[in-house]
Amino acid sequence: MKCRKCDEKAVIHMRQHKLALCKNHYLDWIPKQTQRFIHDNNMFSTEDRILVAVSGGKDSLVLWDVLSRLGYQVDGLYIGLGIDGGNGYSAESRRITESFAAEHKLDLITYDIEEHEGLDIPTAASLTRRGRERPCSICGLSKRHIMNRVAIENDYDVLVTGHNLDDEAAVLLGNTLNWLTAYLQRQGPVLPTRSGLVKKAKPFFRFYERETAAYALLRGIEYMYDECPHADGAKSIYYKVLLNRLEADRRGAKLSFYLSFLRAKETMSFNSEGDDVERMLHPCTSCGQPTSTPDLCTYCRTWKEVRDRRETMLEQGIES
Ligand code: Q46
Ligand code: ZN
Ligand code: ZN
Repeated sequence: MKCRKCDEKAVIHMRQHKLALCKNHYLDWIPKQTQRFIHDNNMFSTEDRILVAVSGGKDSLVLWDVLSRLGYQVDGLYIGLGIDGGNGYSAESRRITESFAAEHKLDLITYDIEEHEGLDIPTAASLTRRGRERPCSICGLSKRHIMNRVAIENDYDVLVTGHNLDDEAAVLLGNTLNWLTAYLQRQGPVLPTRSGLVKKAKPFFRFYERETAAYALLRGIEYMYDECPHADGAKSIYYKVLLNRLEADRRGAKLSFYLSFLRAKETMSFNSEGDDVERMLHPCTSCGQPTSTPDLCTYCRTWKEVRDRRETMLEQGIES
């Protein structure tokens, strides 16, 4: 098959767009499309200071690459989770992220959780009731907290993440199956700034995962191929499998599911639960980040429980 724009051989065929492109035209198409999504959704401008959350995976590195090619002022934030010991998942994803930043002469902020909290994520999770089987709860809440805190403390205008259409459609399916109306109300490619929370944007929300993967491959970006070992069995993966089946039967189903939701949201109001939460936001008495829970935010409360439990165990001579 030939490229739609020249005589070269097409390297990717995006059936949902009825578009086949050669390597060079594809490597141009992704930034142009991204620019269009940024503009149409009022995400940010070249005046803004942008912080991109990078995990070492393809989506965040591709996003960093594309935004810097488009001329945005964009620094990276890598959060060290301490997953899988010294040579495992975190060590490798950190190496890949640091080498990408060095190669492209980009600034990277590294925030190591163990350095700040005294324990890595798996150890901390083993000390919580919910985290013994899977550390995702404390991991997710810690990442969200740190991303916002670093962005606010360093005066970034917007925090961007590499979530793609597959991620967003899977979250939407989960939120819809459970009718989580407050989450549905907040789900979207842009979350405006409010009460101490930085503006958030997802410029890749319309790209299929295979499209960002193809860009990484064609541009020679080294990325962390393996998923986090704790992702196995996650509900989001199950939802992605379901959506892939739907997509196989009906090309463009994922895109239309998500875009139809965004259109419906403009005219539909779910309920005001989200607004109520916002009205109740106040600064955490320990870290100053906005929270709706009394006194301490969920991050400070969870990590305090972890440290208290660790101390009790040490006093009793039990190793975690
Ligand atoms: S939450 Fe869970 Fe992820 Fe943290 S422990 Fe791994 S899978 S990295 S997106
Ligand atoms: Zn071409
Ligand atoms: Zn706090």
